[in-house]
Amino acid sequence: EEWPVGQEATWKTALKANDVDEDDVQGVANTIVRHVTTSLARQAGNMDTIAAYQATALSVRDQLIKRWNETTSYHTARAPKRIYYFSIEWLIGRSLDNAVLNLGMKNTYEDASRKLGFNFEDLLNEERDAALGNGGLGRLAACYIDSMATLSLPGWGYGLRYNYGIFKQMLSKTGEQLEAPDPWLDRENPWEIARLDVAYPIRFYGNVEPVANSDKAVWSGGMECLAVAYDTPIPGYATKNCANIRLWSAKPVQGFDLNSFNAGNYEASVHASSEVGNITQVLYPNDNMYQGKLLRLQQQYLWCSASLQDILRRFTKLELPWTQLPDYICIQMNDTHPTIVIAELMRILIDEEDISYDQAWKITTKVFAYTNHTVLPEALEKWEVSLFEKLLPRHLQIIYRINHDFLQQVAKRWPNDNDRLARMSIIEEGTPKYVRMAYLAIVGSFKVNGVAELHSQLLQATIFKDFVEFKGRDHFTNVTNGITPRRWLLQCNPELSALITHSLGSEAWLTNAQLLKNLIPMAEQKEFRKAFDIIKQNNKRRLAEVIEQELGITLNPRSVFAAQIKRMHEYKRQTLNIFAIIHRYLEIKKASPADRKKIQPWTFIFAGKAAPGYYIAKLVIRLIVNVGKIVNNDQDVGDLLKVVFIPDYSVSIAEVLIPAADISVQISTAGTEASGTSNMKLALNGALLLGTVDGANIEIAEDAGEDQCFMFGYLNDQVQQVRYNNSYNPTPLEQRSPELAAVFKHIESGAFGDAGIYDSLLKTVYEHDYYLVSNDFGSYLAAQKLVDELWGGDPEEWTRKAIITSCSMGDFSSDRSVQDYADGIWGVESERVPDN
Ligand code: F58
Repeated sequence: EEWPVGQEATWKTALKANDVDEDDVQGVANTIVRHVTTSLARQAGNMDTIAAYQATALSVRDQLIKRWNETTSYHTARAPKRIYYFSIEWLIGRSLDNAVLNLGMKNTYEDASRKLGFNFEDLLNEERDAALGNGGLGRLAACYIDSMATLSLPGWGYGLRYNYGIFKQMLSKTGEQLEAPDPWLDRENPWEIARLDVAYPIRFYGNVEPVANSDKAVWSGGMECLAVAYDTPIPGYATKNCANIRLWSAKPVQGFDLNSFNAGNYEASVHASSEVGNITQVLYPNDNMYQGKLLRLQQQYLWCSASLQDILRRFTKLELPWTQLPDYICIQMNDTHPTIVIAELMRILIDEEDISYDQAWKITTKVFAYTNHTVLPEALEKWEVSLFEKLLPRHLQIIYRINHDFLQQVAKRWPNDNDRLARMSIIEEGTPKYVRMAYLAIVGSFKVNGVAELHSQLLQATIFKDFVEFKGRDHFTNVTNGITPRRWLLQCNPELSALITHSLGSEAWLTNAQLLKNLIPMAEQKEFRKAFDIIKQNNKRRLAEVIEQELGITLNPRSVFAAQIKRMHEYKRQTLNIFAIIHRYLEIKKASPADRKKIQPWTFIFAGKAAPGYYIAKLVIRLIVNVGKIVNNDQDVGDLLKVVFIPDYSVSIAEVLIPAADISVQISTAGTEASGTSNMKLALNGALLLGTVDGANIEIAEDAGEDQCFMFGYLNDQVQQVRYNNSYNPTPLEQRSPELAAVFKHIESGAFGDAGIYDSLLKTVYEHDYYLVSNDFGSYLAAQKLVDELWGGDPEEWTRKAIITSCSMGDFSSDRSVQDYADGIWGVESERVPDN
């Protein structure tokens, strides 16, 4: 390295002075106190836990920045191909515990904070979640960046810095979901680094003038603003490498509006446009539902344009021809939300870099890959052409040209097949017209993947069938989702992690999760089962304490803890679960005191948010809460059944909940859940799978062995037929499922609140029953019965199955997923910063 100014010796001594060894407790304490007195400007004597948390976080941040800098200079010097992961959501959760664990400094920080008079646990609980995501898709991005860092891949994430994350969920007295804003940045965010000098201009609206005799055009006027970068360093585990999530914040172009300045209109020249300020205000709270709002398209474009400008600036420093762009960068699109980036790269290459349309298209289609996360039609993004034209006129022109060339090729292969042209067109004709983003993503990418085997097959056989015929099989692939074992075992379940490390004799499983399977034989050893069981029991007690404290509900830690924790959605069928609970309740009520003694005790735990506009999903919450109120206070029931709805589900609540579950409830209608990822987290922590043959459940059951799981329900290839019958040859509910009919009668009697409040929910099942709740009800009860028998009959066997399940989850580490992407799609390799 070179020292541009001053004396090298002085620089080096100064840099050394700030170094702290990983196990230097006093050194770490020094940095914490320095942050208290300088960064926070507080007196050492006047410090509460919040300040202690903040100072500790800043001290950890120093460590991260050091590694971040080393990683950046190393990668700049090596100039490898880089991967950029574009995700409109990053559901990170808390960072402190994760960071000290990944840095290998947890003990040091625990000791240092104890010596300074604080309990490290308490500091951890001061942190607010970074909840910039809705559910699975946003959390997946967070797991993947952890794995990218851990695998030392040269990669960054790009996203948006929303001022408000996903709303805070509260429950009214009558069990209705209420939504409050989540101003997570109100307290300063110690995990981000503002890069006010990294800012790019972004244009909206305006006019397009063609340039004669060229493919070029000039886009001008309209509204301009700036996208400003904020970086969040993400440390890898057992590597010095540190990845980065760069989030953009929208800011008005300030100050020098010469026109208003000249006119003496000083106020207008400093006035910030409220339209610009709105762009990165808030995360859209929908999960698996598309909403075509102008502001959303503004978010998408600001994020994509800024990220691409940033990436291209880095590339142009290499002074290579544009044709080599695909050898140096790959952009992975997390769903279709960033698809506009395809048109943006075309625009920059053609309009600003003077490249011909054809040449630009050749380059562009080698850069992007697209991951699909759903086959649900209501979730597929399509933008009204008129709105698009208004906001991004030049991009619409480019998309029309892409579509024109594409359809010409289709017509050449299938002459006179107008149906096919209409089906495949990127522009959906009709009133109004739409831009189909998934089709643009497929045409502009070199690879498309689904997120579990069944899902990827379904994509190819259904919604993208025409495109498989046109592009060929090789254009499509599968990468089954994964979860990071650092957060979802090491961090959330320290006791089980210690047992695993002790039994394997090393921590290598944390970077090679396949090693877990070496523990499967331990399932046959009584001592190991006992140790495993005690840990589960401890985790259950820890959860029970939280629930007692927060909700005043007393749980029986000896009952089956069954967790269904995910967004509220009809296709995920929390309905099936709550209806089965009511059935169980009625059975308990019917039983004689003697028979009640034979019934196994269950605790059903629900957590999850409903989209604010999703009426039916909110009704389901209301039903769950009100069933809980009755059941939990019924003397006849006692300890045999408890129903808990934990409000405001979040990553940090998941970390307490998941290690405490005995049963993982994964009961989506076959063919609807693309993958699921809570199924993986729960299995890794030793919960047995009670699930349908859907998404990644299938692969989990394969790896754990079907003997370990309770699978039930109609299979994907039967669903269409049953659904058709439900709609067109309907039979009365009584016939489809007498048990469910009895449950509905009970609800309608007003047992859980005024008769009538749940009518519109029940109606979805009485009529159509699109998600097959009635059809799967009987087999769900039967599957629960098998759970009862095992729980009551053979607890040793239960633990054996739990151990086998947990130790079979190696394939579901996000390290495996990310390595699959790196090898099969991205073509990037590990670039590990030398250890010195
Ligand atoms: C989820 N999708 C899938 N979308 O439903 C789940 O099966 C899968 O495991 C997970 O992705 C990861 O692949 C999902 O979470 C969203 O939340 C979108 C947010 C933006 C608007 C559209 C839905």
